[in-house]
Amino acid sequence: MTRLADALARKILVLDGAMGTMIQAAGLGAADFGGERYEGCNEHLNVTRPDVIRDIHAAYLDAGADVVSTNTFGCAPYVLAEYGLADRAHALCLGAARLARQAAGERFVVGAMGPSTRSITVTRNVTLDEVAAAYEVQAAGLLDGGVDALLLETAQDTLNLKAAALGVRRAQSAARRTDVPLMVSATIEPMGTMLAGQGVEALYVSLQHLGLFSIGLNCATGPEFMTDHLRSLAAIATCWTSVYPNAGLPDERGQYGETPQSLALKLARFVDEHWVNFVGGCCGTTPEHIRAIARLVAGKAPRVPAAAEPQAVSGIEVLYPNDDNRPVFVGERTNVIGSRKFKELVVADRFEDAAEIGRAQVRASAQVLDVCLANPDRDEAADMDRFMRELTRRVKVPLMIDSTDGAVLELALRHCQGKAIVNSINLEDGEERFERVAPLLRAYGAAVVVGCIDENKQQGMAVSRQRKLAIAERSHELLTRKYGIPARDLIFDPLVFPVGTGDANYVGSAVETIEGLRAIKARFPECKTILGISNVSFGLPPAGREVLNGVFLYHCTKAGLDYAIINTERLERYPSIPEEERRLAEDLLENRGGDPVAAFAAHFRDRVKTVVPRDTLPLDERLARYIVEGSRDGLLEDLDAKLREAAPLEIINGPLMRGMDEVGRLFNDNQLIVAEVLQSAEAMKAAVAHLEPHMEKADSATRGVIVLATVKGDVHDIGKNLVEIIFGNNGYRVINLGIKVPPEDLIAAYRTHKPDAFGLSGLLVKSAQQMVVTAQDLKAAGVEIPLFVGGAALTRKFTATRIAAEYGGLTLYAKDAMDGLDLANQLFSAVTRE
Ligand code: B1M
Repeated sequence: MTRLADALARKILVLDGAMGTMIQAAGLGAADFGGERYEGCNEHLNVTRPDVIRDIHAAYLDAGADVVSTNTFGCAPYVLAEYGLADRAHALCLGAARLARQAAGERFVVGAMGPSTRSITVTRNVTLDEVAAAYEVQAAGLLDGGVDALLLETAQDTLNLKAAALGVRRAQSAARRTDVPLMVSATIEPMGTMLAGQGVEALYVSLQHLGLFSIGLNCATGPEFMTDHLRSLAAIATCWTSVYPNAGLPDERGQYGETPQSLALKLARFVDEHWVNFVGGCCGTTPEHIRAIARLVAGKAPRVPAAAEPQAVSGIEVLYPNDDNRPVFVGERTNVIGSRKFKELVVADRFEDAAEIGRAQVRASAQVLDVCLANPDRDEAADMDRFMRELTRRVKVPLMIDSTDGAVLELALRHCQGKAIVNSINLEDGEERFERVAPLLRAYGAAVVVGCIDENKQQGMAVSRQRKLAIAERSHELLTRKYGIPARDLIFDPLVFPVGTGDANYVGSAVETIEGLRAIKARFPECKTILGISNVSFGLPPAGREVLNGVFLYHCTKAGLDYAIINTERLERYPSIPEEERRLAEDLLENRGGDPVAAFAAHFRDRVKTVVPRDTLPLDERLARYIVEGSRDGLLEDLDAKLREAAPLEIINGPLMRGMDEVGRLFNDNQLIVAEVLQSAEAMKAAVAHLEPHMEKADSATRGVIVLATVKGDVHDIGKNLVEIIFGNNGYRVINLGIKVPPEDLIAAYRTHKPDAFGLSGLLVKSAQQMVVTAQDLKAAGVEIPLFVGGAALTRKFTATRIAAEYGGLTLYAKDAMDGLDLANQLFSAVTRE
């Protein structure tokens, strides 16, 4: 363990405070900076007025800082170039590190490197190589000056961080100082993400490959707005965490509002909840702030890092594939081999339109996009470069880079802020591809698809379950032990073969794939699996393909499939497949009967879809069926018919909700996929929108103002929107904050709208937990208005024992929207408020 790690295991370490504002306060003139030309270049003071910088370090150390950071925030050569000092970057870093070292004695020095003035993703005015080179120079100077750790701080763009880390690693190798830890501190803007779009979880996952020493937050807002982000980081990070906020948000005159005492008071929660290992101050903080922080943390127990790395991938957003959300759908249309339309757009150089295909797939619920530009008639690398430039502006989901060419893979990875997936490597040519791709995974951070193929010339692609498992075992051993790839980043592809082409080699292969998958999952529970589903039906009539794909997917999902490469728009809903067709598909997959291929093909060659005509069903059943099938064809006419015999709310709570419950049941049983549930949700929304004008509206004065929100991490909004309508029709003014609402947005809404109550909605089990956290944050912000909570995963008991226990005001569980309204009416009498 390094000396620094040893200290962190024992106590919370105090970082120093602001450098820039302290320099400002020193009242320096042009001469101090070395002449007018350099005025404002704080880093130049390291050589022109080292005494000033040393005094600032000394003041912080005297106040109780355990760690001081070097005066090198703006030492990237292209930043120093503004003063004509580009070639002095190394010297200024070296001087700064020596100064801090002299001042710190036995205490610690971190070499600070700011974000620079350029961003690869946001302003696009710098390249990855330029950033890497700039940080290599800075890190080299800081290492030569003897720092204990290197810190990339105030980060706003994860791609800059990845590039900077490449430079830092080069400098460390050159100086033979790979033992010096790397720390990262990001800046989350008031909108809840870094400037380039990632939130803290995506950031952490995107940097997992760096084996960071610490990760944390600084600058931007004051401490309050950091609460939720810091809590999330503290929960997932296996490394140490840090926080050093500004002394509040600067006002219009640039003044910071937090006094030493008020800042320490706000940081107290972070310390008491064990979210931090380093605490300090950023802009506007002074030695007095640090003195108060040192007093605050004295004797307090440090945070214990998380036990296990999260298993996740990321784009701008993070994705945790797990048992609740598998299989994750990988869109296959941004692939020149899989989509003719995409290929044609690329050939026509219409890259913006080609990238729109990616966006459309995400709208159609793809959670990852497979990207393949391998057209033998074109320059794959150039196409990949142009396409990635457009795609990364348009989608937030993780990307799967599909190429056999290592150079193309690297080029694509250089566009990814997030942790992408490389598709794929295998042992077809022995370890050659492992050797080529593993360094890319380590340099840029990515998970990898490992195909069950080896160098065996006769039977390279594994067909039997035994060979699939044997190749997976060999690949796992090599990749984790020899090539240093963590097991959590391996995604095994047991391979899918067409069962309907008559090729004798693949007869019965679907069952082998399903069983091979099951065996790999059992052997390597820490790894994931993936299949290209549509391959199974290659060569069959189109209508039959959709059915076979649907049935095969269902069985693979039951066997534990994690990722499915598929066109979600071309998939037959499993529950809607007639019994007879399911049987034909299963016969073919399992190779049952005399000639299952012929029977299947004959049925679908001239198939007329047999659907029970809706109008033969009773009206209520028809209404429920629209929801189950996600269809709107005839829905509005039938709703009008039903309106003649029932009130709108009875229709919603009756047949429509029965349909939704059935959707939930089928979904739970893997018979429906997310894309299909989404269509059901759209049908439900259309029905509610149609019924809304027919609902009775109470002609009352405003009873109160309610702020409604679906909690952070949850996208379900049908119930919440229904609550909005019902409350709105009954005398309440409703402010609907939407979905995935973090606690700080609720607190901000409380201050802006001064509501009488909050209504929180959440349907996932984790949302119930999120409500507890939200209640804690509301309480910490001094909010005490009544809090209504509702949603499928909640119970009255959980509300009373877990949520109410954490909240400062009245907490009420609403079973449904009408129950919520009754409770609200009991609380608020009809007084005019406006
Ligand atoms: Co999801 N989903 N879903 N889903 N989904 C459930 C909730 C689930 C139970 C399905 C299942 O497995 N059987 C399950 C949760 C399991 C769990 O957590 N243990 C689940 C899952 C797993 C998921 C995903 C993880 C799936 C995946 O990605 N593979 C994913 C999660 C995404 C996320 O949130 N991060 C996901 C996604 C989706 C869709 C996007 C596809 C879609 C939502 C679309 C949308 O809302 N715009 C969807 C749907 C539709 C459902 C089901 C089928 C239906 C939900 C619904 O709309 N119910 C649902 C299963 C089910 O509940 N049967 C399911 C109707 C609605 C009117 O009821 O919201 O409960 P409800 O609201 C009621 C009351 O609760 C109350 O009044 C409302 C009206 O009477 N109420 C309040 C609610 N909030 C209130 C606030 C108040 C007062 C009353 O304040 C005053």
